[in-house]
Amino acid sequence: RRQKGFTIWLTGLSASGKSTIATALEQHLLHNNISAYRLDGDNVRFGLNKDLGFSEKDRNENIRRIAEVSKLFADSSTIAITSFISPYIADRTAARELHGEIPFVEVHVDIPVSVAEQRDPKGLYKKARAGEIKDFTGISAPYEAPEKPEIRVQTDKVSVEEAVKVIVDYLQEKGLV
Ligand code: GGZ
Repeated sequence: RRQKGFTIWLTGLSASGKSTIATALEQHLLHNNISAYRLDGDNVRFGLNKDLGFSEKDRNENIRRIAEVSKLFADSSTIAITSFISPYIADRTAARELHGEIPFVEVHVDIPVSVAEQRDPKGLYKKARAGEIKDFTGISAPYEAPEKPEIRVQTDKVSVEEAVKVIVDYLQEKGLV
């Protein structure tokens, strides 16, 4: 049967593991001959959204455009996997509503701020604490955790492989793949 397109929307703090999970999930789907495309900061914030920063307004617009693009991919029978902090509930709700009948699977890549701050692979939390980066999510800007995401993965407790399996199992259970 022909693959139906939909969006898998990862949300979570910086250093939560979104990109790692998105990449592993994309690989898993592609290896199974399922068309998938990952949208992340590297291919969106440096191109389409290079005019946007990290103020609340700019993040709203960042997420609005990403929602539109993910919907286009989903429309083209691809699985769009988005990997952005997307800290505001209202923006994620709008992204979901924009999708209409197209399935929208919200995945909370959940990690305590304290653990993300210990990981700090790019030294951004340290800079945020020092006031060198302002409006940093979890430190000086809000992260509004999803109340009822389709899936929650606690990345301080499960491996990347386990997180991918939880997502794939959900997709199979819902008949999406
Ligand atoms: C949060 C920031 C900030 C601020 C730069 N706050 O860990 P990273 O580096 O690679 O991922 C983060 C990325 C967040 O961009 P998003 O487009 O996902 O954010 S949002 O959905 O809120 O629009 C981080 C880096 O950009 N970064 N400044 N102030 N993260």
